[in-house]
Amino acid sequence: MRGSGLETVLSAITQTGLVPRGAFLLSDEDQRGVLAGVRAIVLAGMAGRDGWSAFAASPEAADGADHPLDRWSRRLIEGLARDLGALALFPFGGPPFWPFQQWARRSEPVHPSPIGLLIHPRYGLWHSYRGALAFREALDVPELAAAPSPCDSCRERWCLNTCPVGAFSGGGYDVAACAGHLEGPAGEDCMDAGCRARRACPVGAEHAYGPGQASFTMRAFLWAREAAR
Ligand code: B12
Ligand code: SF4
Ligand code: SF4
Repeated sequence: MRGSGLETVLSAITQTGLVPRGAFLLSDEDQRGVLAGVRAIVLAGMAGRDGWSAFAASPEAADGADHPLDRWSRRLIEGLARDLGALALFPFGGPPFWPFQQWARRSEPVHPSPIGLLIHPRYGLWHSYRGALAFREALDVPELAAAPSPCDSCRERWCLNTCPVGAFSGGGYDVAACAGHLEGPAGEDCMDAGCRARRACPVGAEHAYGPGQASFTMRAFLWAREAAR
C-alpha cells in the first residue's frame, strides 16, 4: 500500500463522503481464491444518515439510470482501491455474495438482531455496507473489544412484533410476505418511512434514515426482487 497504514485508509474513505466501518485481519484460512494473499480488509458504508448526502449529491443519483447507489459505490471504492493499492470488493453483484455481515462482525462491535440485520451500539439497525478494500499488507488494525449486544437486554423485542404481515414471526424472514405487503396500498407506510420493524427498535432511533434515504432503500429492495424474477 502507498501510504502509512490504517489511518491513511480511514481518512481516504472519509474524504469520499463514505463512512469507514472498521477493519479486520484475515486468518490463513480466509486467504483463499480471490482473497489469496489478502492480509487486511477495511469496510466502508453508511452509518445513520452519514454517507447519504454524498450519494444524494452525486451524478449517479440524478442520471436516471439503474442501480445508482451501486454505481456510485463502485466509482468511489474502485477509485480508493486504485489510489491505495488495494482490491475493491462489493456486497452486491452476486450471487455468490461476499459475507459482508460476517466481515462486519469482525470489524466493529455489531451483532445479529432477531430480524437478521446487524445491530450497532450507536446506530442501531440504521447502517449498511457499500464496499471493502482488501490489502496485501497487514495493516495496524486494533483488536476488537468484546461488547454485549443491545438485544441481550431488550425483553420487549419490538422488532419482532411490529411487522403488519408478521414477516419475522416464523424464525426467519418471510421475504414474499414483506414484498407482497409493500406492493399493495397498505405498504405505503413502510415504503415511505422504511421498514416498520426496523423503526420499532429504540436503539439508535435518532439515527433513523430520513424520508429520501428510507424510501430509496425500500424501492431498491423491490427493484432487486423484480430484476431477479
Ligand atoms: C441476499 C441479501 C438479501 C435478501 C435476503 C435473503 C434471505 N432469505 O434472508 C433480500 C433481498 C431479501 C434482502 C433484503 C434486505 N437486505 Co439484504 N442482503 C443480501 C446480501 C446481498 C447477500 C447476503 C448473503 O447471501 N451473503 C453471503 C453469506 C455467506 O454471508 P452472511 O453474512 O452469512 O449472509 C446471510 C445474511 O446476510 C442473511 N440476510 C441477508 N439480508 C438479510 C435481510 C434480512 C432482513 C434478514 C433477516 C437476513 C438477511 O442471509 C445471508 C445468508 O444466510 C447482503 C450483502 C452481503 N454481501 O452480505 C445484503 C445485506 C445483508 N442486506 C442488508 C439490508 C439493509 C437489507 C434490507 C433491510 C434493505 C433495505 N430495505 O434497506 C432488506 C430487507 C427488506 C426490509 N424489510 O427492509 C444489509 C444489512 C446491513 C446490516 N445492518 O446488517 C446488507 C449487509 C447489504 C448492505 N449493503 O449493507 N437482503
Ligand atoms: S427491538 Fe430489541 S431485540 Fe429488536 S433489534 Fe432492537 S434491541 Fe434488538
Ligand atoms: S418492510 Fe414492512 S412488511 Fe416488510 S418486513 Fe418491514 S415491517 Fe414487515
